[in-house]
Amino acid sequence: MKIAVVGATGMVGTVLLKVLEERNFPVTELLPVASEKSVGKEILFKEKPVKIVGMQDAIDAKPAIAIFSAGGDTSKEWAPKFAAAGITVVDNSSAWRMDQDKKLVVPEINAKELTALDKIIANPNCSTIQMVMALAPLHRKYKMRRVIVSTYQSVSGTGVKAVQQLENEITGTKGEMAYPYPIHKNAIPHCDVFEANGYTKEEMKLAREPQKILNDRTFSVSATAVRIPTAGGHSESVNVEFHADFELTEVRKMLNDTPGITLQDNPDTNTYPMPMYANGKDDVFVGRLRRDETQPNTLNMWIVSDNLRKGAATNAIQIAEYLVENKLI
Ligand code: 11C
Repeated sequence: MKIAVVGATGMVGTVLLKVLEERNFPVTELLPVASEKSVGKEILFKEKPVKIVGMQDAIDAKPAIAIFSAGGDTSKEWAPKFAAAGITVVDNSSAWRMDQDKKLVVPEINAKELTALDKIIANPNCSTIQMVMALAPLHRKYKMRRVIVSTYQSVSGTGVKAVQQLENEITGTKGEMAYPYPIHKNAIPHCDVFEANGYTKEEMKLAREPQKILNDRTFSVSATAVRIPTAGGHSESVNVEFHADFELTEVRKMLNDTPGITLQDNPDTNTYPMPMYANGKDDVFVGRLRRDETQPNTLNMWIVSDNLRKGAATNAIQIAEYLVENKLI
């Protein structure tokens, strides 16, 4: 299958190529697409050099599928052009996520909604994906009323410039700042831009996207998103109130039995999820499960995942795999 990766030289793009290789996605021809200044340069795919092409050349080559990870503006402009040429786009930006006519997909939860008519499919935000992965099985059984989430997000979510800022601050090197403040030895309660209601865009993604993915507007999510000086994955403290009561043993069993989730939950052995374990892995790690003793039917948990993998590249490729397996492209 001919596949284009738009934004192939970026942080997510690099992981996309790696995950395509690892999962042995049936690529007959790879079309790496990047900005004009990279066109003509080569990247390595399956140990072979492949030339970077421009947008229009990628469309003209008519791949079956294009995975976009080049920012919202590029997606807004180019995804419709790819789709008009009959190419199915899996888009990792925020451009189409809340568009009524586009599906927002975490394959383990709602891939079944996809049809051959879906030409632009949205990949949710990284911090949303890992949270809904853990909440979905519990929501089906106990029905959520309200979620309160605080995130501890890796600098890799911001991009190369932010990873470099942290490196520079650790080594004492002068360089460009991705954040308005130092991130080394700091925690910045500011991910993405502020909206008119005082929340950041990242916080509002956490509030809105789960309702669409779970196709249920009856629960609410209140979020605080914080950037911390880690590079391996995002962590989340999640407090969830259900309509029905639960048994912790049953919650553990349900999470343990959910594909894509690894339970790491044993206080006796100091076993809990951490970015240093999640880094480079495709699963969502869940632990610190405990009943909230201050009110009924309420659970506390800690969720960690590699934001560039399940939070972005892996989820997008799983969508592509579903399309291929179900002959939707
Ligand atoms: C972050 N979640 O960690 C962001 C990165 O909407 O796809 C991904 C932004 C997005 O800052």
